[in-house]
Amino acid sequence: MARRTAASSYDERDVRVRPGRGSRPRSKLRPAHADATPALVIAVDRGRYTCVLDGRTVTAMTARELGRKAVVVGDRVGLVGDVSGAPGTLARIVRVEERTTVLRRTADDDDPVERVIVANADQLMIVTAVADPEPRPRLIDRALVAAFDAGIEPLLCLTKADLADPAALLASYAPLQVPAVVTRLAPGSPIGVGEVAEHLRDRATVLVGHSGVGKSTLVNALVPGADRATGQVNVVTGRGRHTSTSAVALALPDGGWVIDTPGIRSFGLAHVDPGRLILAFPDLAAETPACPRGCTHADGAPECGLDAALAAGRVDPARLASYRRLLASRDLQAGDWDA
Ligand SMILES: Nc1nc2c(ncn2[C@@H]2O[C@H](COP(=O)(O)OP(=O)(O)O)[C@@H](O)[C@H]2O)c(=O)[nH]1
Ligand SMILES: [Mg+2]
Ligand SMILES: [Zn+2]
Repeated sequence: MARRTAASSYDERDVRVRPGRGSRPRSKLRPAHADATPALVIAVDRGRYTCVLDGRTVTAMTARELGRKAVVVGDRVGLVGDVSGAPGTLARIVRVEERTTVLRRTADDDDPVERVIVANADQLMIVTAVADPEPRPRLIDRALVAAFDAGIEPLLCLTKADLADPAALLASYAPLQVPAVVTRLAPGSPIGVGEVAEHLRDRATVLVGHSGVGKSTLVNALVPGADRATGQVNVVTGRGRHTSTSAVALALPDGGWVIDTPGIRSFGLAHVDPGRLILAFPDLAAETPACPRGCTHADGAPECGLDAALAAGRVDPARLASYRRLLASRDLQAGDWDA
């Protein structure tokens, strides 16, 4: 992770890379714990971590040597102590494995508080209803940027297809070539659940979306016994109630995890580097070596190679326009799924 805070400066990796940093002796920072049992964190609640290993659930707390490093849902950890999972037992997390991806609640680099809420996700499912509530393309765009920037593959899920035709919304995202599925989970004849399950199989997928779009209904259809509360819409404001802000990972019957995240209500994108975002668009990135140094590739950027490629017919105009729309969404007001 790029950001270093006081809280994370006792991270073991720092010690390895920068010997001499900090005053604590190495032996205390790097205890043996060769016997630590690998486990996956699936829920966090008030300093108690629910972990799974060998199909059983173990409750753990963090060991002192982790310092104030946050442990989040999706983290791969090492446990010591009582890992039986028997009622009343408490194991200790002594190690957090390096994360492949991080998803942050916001991404303000000068924010001193650890905002990572999900680690190691490989897919972000952006759930949007075609109606009730109305789609919010700006928030979809921002979620896409967050996913591309984090190296997490996006998946669009358009729900409530019984209420309106999803065609226009699908068409507006087609140039980005983001996979999309359409669902209809109104009582009667559900459609789309099998297709969503295929996309989620054997992957760790984070769900985001506005309250009321049908996330919990979908999770209940995907995970037998999940029993997520649905339909909690506040009749006065039209907003969903937020009873919980912590993420929880639920095991999918065909393998993989779906991570419900009431905590993600917006994405801070101030940190997003256009030079990195374009890597998610290899066909466009191939046209940028000729760009002036520091080119933003934005609409109107002087001598941008993408404009030359457009003029020469080497890039699809709709795709370039969509990419630039995403790029511009970085600069829009952060917004909120529930604003
Ligand atoms: N018409 C229709 N209603 C749906 C569909 N899926 C969910 N709903 C309803 O939408 C409301 C909000 O769903 P919920 O799963 O709680 O949304 P969440 O806030 O995103 O978790 C509930 O009343 C659901 O019954 C759908 O496909 N069609
Ligand atoms: Mg819900
Ligand atoms: Zn450029």
